[in-house]
This record gives sequence, structure tokens and C-alpha cells, in this order.
Amino acid sequence: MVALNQAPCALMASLATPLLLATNSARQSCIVRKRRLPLGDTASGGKSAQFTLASGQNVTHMDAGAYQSASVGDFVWNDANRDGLQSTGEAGISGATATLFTSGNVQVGAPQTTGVNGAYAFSALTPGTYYVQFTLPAGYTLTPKLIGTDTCRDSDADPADSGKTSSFTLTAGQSLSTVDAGGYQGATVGDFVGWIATP
Ligand SMILES: [Ca+2]
Ligand SMILES: [Ca+2]
Repeated sequence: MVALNQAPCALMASLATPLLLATNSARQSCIVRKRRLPLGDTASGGKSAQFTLASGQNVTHMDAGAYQSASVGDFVWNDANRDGLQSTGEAGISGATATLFTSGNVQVGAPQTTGVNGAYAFSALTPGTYYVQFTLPAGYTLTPKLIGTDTCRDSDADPADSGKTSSFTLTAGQSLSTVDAGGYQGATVGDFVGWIATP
């Protein structure tokens, strides 16, 4: 608790009760000692630290800052014709994983596993710089990255860098939906070679 002075009342200020401060201040009279208070804490649900309000005190510095979160996602698909682009009729890959990292290589949340539609998404992100690492199910190989100029259709996963994308920066409120990974299944070629001659 942070005591401003010998006060007649104490209250917990929160984002939900801004009018409570004004009400208590208006109906009391006393001295004011200026002091900066610790403000809202996201870990405590937006509540400030508890403080004591003196009679007549007018507190005008109880502020709350906020930012819009960001999101990233899109598609892991079967690049059946191996052209590195999302072509008509190419379906999603289920069972692929997308893992989000900060630019400092710190994993963010749990990996996302794609369903039959191949979609994945990370939401409620703090604006900043990230990259995604894709892992395809057994039997799939990553298709070449960054083919052409259409970021909605190309693959961003680098086959030469363990399926990682390049870093990208998410701004407040941004929803980035062009971070994709294409994969294809290798064909099997082979047959019986050799025989045993019988006399
Ligand atoms: Ca394709
Ligand atoms: Ca893309």
C-alpha cells in the first residue's frame, strides 16, 4: 500500500472504477501531497497498487496505457505441382507445426498444429519482430521459398534453414496473413533388382 498521507479512506483503483476516484475526491477536503503512484499492472488484471486517498485530495495522475495486439498466420499446403506457389486445388497439410519465436530466439506460446485445412494462427501478440519455424509431417519436403512476387501464394519457410522464415515485424493492430509453408510428398521409384538363376 502507498500512503499519500493520513487519509480517511482507501480504495483500489482499477480500469473499471475511474469514477470512484473522482467521487471520493470531490466529497472530501484535506491537503494534497504530490507523489507519483505505481500504475496499472497487466499481471494484476489492470489494477493499480492500493493507495490511500486523503480528504479533499485530488488525484489526477492515475493513468492506464494500452496497445493493440497483433496476429500472424496463414497456411501450410501441399504444393502438389512443386512450383512453390499455392495453385488452384492444392489442399492444406494436416499435422504440420508452426512455432513462433521472437527475433531473440525466444519461443512464444505453444506450437500450432494444423488441421485438415492447413491453417495456423498466433494471436494476441505484442507488437515486435518475430519469425516462424515450420515442421512438416513425415514424408513431406519443403518447397522452394519466395517464388514469384505474390506473398499470399508463396512459401516463406526456408528449406535450407530448418523451415524458418525470415524475421518480420508486427505493428500494433496488424494481422499478417501471408506467412505460409508449402511442402510436397516425394515420389517412390524402385523395383526388384537381381535374381537367382536356377540351373
Ligand atoms: Ca503449387
Ligand atoms: Ca507467403
